[in-house]
Amino acid sequence: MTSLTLVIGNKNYSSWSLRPWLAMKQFDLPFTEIRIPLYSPEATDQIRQLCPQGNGKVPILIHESRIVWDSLAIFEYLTEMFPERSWWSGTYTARAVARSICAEMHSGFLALRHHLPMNCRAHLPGRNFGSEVQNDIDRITTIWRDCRQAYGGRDPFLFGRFTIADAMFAPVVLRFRTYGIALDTTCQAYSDAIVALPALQEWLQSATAETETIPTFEQ
Ligand SMILES: N[C@@H](CCC(=O)N[C@@H](CS)C(=O)NCC(=O)O)C(=O)O
Repeated sequence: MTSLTLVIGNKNYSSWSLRPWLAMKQFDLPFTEIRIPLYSPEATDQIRQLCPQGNGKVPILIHESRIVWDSLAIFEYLTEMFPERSWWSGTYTARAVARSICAEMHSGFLALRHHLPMNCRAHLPGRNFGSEVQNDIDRITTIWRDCRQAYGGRDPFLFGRFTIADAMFAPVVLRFRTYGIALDTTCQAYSDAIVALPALQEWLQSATAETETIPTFEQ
């Protein structure tokens, strides 16, 4: 057994933290969790102490003497270190698409991230947002429909069973839920499957129990 530590932010707000946390839970990889409430006076120092060479952000993975920051790098590292887990699924073609949509999620959807921040415990339907956010929503729901149709099969996730791609999109599922974004049947069923995951429920319970609020994400 190896010793893994995952450093995360507030569960209510930290969308990037949720991604590796959910995948590690789903793939049954035990880890110690260090939660740092973000934007608190001590947060930056605490993060820098744990990962001096990083960018001062979470998530951070610590494994033996190695430190990995940035969610995509963490996934790269986990797949290399624990290849016996089925992090990806399907054919080379399916995995090429899965990697592409993960990269797209990682580098894109800035309008959605900015205007609809993750806030798990809130319910804020009816928010006004512009065409850039709507374009992001349309692109994401197209990705979900295409993947479900081409690779979903009988299982409920983007590539059949749960993979890294679902972990990458889980925060979007929660954003759509918070802001009451209307979804078609396929996308709603996919969202419901993500929310029903026991690990996601565990995350939501902890998020609801948190007492810190970050005003920028509450406006
Ligand atoms: N691209 C990075 C993004 C990391 C990121 O922006 N993390 C946020 C929390 S979700 C953070 O640490 N914010 C604290 C800060 O900027 O001071 C990743 O994938 O890990």
